[in-house]
Amino acid sequence: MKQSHFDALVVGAGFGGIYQLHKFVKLGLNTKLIEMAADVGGTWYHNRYPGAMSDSYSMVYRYSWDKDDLVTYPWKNRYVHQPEVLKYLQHVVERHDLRRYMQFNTELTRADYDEVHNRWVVQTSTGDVYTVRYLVTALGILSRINYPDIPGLKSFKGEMYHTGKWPKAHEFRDKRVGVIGNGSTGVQVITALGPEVKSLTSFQRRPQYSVPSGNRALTKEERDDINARYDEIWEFVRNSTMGVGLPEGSRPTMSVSAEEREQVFEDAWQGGNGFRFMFSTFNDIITSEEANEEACKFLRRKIKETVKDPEKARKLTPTEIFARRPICDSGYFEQFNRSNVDLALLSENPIQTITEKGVLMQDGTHYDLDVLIFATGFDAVDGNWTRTTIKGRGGKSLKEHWDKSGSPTSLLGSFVPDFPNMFMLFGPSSPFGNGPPVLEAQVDFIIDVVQQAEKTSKKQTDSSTTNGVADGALTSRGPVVEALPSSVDAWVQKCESVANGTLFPRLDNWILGKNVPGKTPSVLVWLGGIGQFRKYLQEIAEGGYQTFEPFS
Ligand code: NA7
Repeated sequence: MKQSHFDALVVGAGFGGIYQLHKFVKLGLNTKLIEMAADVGGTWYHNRYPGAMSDSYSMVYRYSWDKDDLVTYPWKNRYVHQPEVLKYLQHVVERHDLRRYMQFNTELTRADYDEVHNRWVVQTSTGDVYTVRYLVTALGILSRINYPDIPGLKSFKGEMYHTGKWPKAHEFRDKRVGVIGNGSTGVQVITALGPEVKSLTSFQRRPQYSVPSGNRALTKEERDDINARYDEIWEFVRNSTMGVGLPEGSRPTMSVSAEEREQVFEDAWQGGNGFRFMFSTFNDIITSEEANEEACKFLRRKIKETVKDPEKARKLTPTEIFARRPICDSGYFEQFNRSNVDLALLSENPIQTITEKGVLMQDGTHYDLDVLIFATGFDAVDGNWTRTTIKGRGGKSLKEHWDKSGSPTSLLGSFVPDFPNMFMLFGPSSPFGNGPPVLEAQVDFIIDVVQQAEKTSKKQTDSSTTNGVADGALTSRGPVVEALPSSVDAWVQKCESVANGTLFPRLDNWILGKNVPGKTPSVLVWLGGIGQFRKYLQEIAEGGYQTFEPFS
């Protein structure tokens, strides 16, 4: 067993972990990063299924902090696919010489807060033990995979994959493929595999609204224009709600004539992107039932116009409101016009059991399959934190802490009382929106708090005023950074109040913890937008960090 000490340990090498590492290193902290996968990428390392693509625009699905890289790093299309995201993250790591701080194939197995020495004792799957002052858990919001509880799951003798743990290579050309799940992932994987496989059956529980992504190559002129306006673009993104790089609607749906409404919806449909349809058309699609129904009518009609077989169209058409995470696609509904692509509607004919050879439905129909794909999502948000043993003050685990408080909560998605100097990236109560700008806001704030706390603690222990932590390894016992329970309560109340003002809580959805059987539903995200979130961070800093116990 090797035991080493670091000022800071970052767990996870996705977008958040990489940036956190970069910032700690810049600050002069002796930092290490561990990652359970064999390389960088986080979610984008594991989710390498066919069709995997970000639906934030390429220009903002990256870091904003390296201006030279922003204007020189190439990308081709409006959106980036998984291999490009992975390549980009690898590039950033090389460019900033971060790989030397990273250790792969190493999982955090346990972390205990040592109150006496104000440090975390971290154990890993490789047998290493680290003592660290700051522990940043960038474990991934969408990475603990969710397998459905379907009888016979283990009896299937064909190939079986979860999209969130996709193999490096697959060959389905002559195979009969079944896909369970049709969320963002299922829609992408079905669209990609339809033309490639012998047959594809979508086992669909609830139909989805999905709009075209509008993906296309960007011209050189468009890229030049983006480069020239980058500062303005980021300013806009940081102050927007979703941060995906799209304008946001300012008018109520019913404030315009029926003809104008139709035109606005049609333009959004042609322009592409689910977020555009939900947030750029009008300002009340997700808050007003009447407005929402207008959007639904338009979307239902589009499905009917696209899908030729009326029975397939019926099964693919949602009757519920448009209030789940908005989805876009590159020809999803069109796949069902292919003779080799069909769907089974589970609400009418549920799966009875998975068999050795396929899927048996309640009406006795058996689908013979060579491959079964689970696009059934994740135990999202808190899933990776509750499966890991992280013990704070008094040996209480994070799971116990959250069980006691009734739901997984934090201050701003990062800070939990009784877990001093342990920070989460994209933890519960984080903003729902484009990942990179959310994570940048969280990391920057964590760095501010750490610097402030170090300064305060040094002043108290050392009358010779050393300035901050930029001068090398930390020596003293150091500060305790810990959110006040009252500030967590206040933030959680804000999260709940915003969510309850929308239509989102009416439907089962991972952002409300309603997608995994047995999980207690709760508001797991801040739906008030990235701009508001950042304002709140600024207020806390300007107010002297009073949402925390006094730094000592
Ligand atoms: P989602 O959005 O949680 O979708 C999961 C899908 O799996 C959805 O269609 C579910 O049906 C379906 N599902 C889940 N359990 C079952 C069972 N037991 N039987 C049948 N079908 C089931 O996960 P994704 O991976 O698509 O997307 C998650 C996020 O990743 C997404 O929001 C992006 O931000 C990236 P349902 O519709 O709930 O009836």
